[in-house]
Amino acid sequence: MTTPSRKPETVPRDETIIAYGPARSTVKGTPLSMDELRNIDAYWQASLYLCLGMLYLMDNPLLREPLKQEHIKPRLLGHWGSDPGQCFTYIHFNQLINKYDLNAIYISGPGHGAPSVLSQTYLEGTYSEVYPDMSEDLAGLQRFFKQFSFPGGIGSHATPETPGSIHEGGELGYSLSHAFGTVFDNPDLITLVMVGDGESETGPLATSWHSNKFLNPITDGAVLPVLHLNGYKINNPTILARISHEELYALFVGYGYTPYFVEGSEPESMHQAMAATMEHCVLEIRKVQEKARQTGEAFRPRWPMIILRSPKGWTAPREVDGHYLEGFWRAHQVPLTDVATNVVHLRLLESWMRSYKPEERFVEQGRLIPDLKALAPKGNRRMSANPVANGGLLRQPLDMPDFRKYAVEVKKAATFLAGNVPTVGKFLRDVMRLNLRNFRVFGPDETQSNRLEAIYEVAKKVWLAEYFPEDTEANWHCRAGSWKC
Ligand SMILES: Cc1ncc(C[n+]2csc(CCOP(=O)(O)OP(=O)(O)O)c2C)c(N)n1
Repeated sequence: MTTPSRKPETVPRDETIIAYGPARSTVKGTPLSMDELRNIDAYWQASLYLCLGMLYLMDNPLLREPLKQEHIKPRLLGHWGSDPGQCFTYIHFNQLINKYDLNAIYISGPGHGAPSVLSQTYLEGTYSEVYPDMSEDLAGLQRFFKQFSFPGGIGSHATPETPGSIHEGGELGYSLSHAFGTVFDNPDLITLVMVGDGESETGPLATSWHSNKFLNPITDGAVLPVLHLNGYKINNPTILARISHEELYALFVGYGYTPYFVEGSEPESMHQAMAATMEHCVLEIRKVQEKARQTGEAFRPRWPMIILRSPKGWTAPREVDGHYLEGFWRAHQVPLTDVATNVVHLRLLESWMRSYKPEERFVEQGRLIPDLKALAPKGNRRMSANPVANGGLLRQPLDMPDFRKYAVEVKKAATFLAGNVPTVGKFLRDVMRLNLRNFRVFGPDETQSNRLEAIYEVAKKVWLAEYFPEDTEANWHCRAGSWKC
C-alpha cells in the first residue's frame, strides 16, 4: 500500500488496534475540573446501571436486597456491547448543550443498543413526563426495567415510542442519511449521530458519508458523526477496526471530513479527551457556519467528525470462564445469559451491577441525586425532548396550490398526448414555489430523465461539490431564493 501524503494529525502510534489504556486523542486538553469529571463519570455509571437493569431485572431495581434469581427476567434479550460508548457520547454532548445553548438531537445508528438511549431519556426526566407510570422513583424504575424487551412492554431497539428517537436502528445503515435529513433547511440544529462500525459496512451507510456534499452551511444545520469503533459487529471483527490508523484517517479525509480520534479505555482520561474533542468539533462547526453566513458564500468545509475507539461492552467484567468479555465480540448482546440458573454468574452480575454504585447515584426514593440531575440540559434542550424529534410537534402544513388547476383537459379521447409525469412536475414546481424552505424533491439522477424538470424553474440543484459550466442547471450550489446566488 502506498502511504497517503497527508499525515494523520494524531499522536504517532504503532498498529495496535485494541482500545486499551489511557486515552489517545487528536485534540489535547483537560477541560474538565475534578468536580465535573467526577459528576460526569458518576452520571455515566448511573446510565450503565440502568442499561443493565433494563437487560436483566424485573424486580429489586436498586439492589436494595441481594440479587436473587426471581428478580431476573425469564427471557433475556437486548444488547449491551454498544451501550457504554453511546451513553458516554450522549452525556458529553449534554455538557456542550448546556455550555453553548445548543439545539441538538441524537440519532443512534446501532439502535439495538436502545438501553443507552432509554437510560438517557429516563435520567433527564423526559421518559417519566411522557409515560407517567414510569416515574422517577423505585416503583417507576422497576416498571421501567421490566417493560424493556418484555411481553406487553417495549422493544429492544430504539423503537418509535422512545422520546427523542426518530431512528429505530433495527435495519442497520440509515443513521447518517436520517441525520442529514434532519438538518436540511434547519440551520440552527446540530444532529449528533452515532454510527456503528458494523453498520458502516452496509451499502446505505457507506454512501451516506457523502451527504456532506449537499449540506449548505448557510441554510442547513450540521451533523456531527461519531464513528463507534468498538471493534466487532456480532461475532466478527469490523473492517474499519482492523485497518491501519493511516488508512482509516485517509478514508475519512477522502469523504470530506476532518476525523478527530478518541481512543482508549481508562475512564478519567477518556472523559477529558472526549470533552476536549467534542468542544473542539462544536466550535469548528460554529466557525464554519459563521463564516458562511457572514460572507453569504456557501462553501464546502471539511466538516469535523469523531472516531471513538472504545472497548465493546466497556466496563463489563474483563474475563468470564476463561474467555474475554469486555472488549470482545462476546459483549455484543446479553453477556451472561444463564444468570437465572447459574448462581456463580448471578453473583458475578450482582457485583458487576454494584460496581456502578447505585446506592450513591440514586436517593432513597429512587430518583437520581440532585448533583447528577443538574448535568442534564433543561426543557426542550434535552435531546430526548427536542420537538424536532418528537412526533411531528413542529410539522407545518404545506401551502398547497389547487390540484384541479393542473388537470389535463381531454376534449376527445385518443386524439391528444399528455405525459403524466411532466404534469405532476408542474404541480410540484408550484408546491416548491410556495414552500421554498419547507419542501424538497430528492432524486439520485432521475429528476430530468423522469420528466420532472419543471421544478428547476423555481429552484436549482443543491450541490456543494465542484461544477462545470456545461452541467445542466448550473448554479447548483444555490437554492433559488434561499440566499445570495
Ligand atoms: C442491515 C442489517 N444487517 C444485519 C443486521 C444484524 N445485526 C444486528 S446488530 C449487528 C452488528 C452491528 O454492529 P455495530 O453497528 O458495530 O454496532 P455495535 O457493535 O455498537 O453493537 C448486526 C450485523 C441488521 N440489524 N441490519
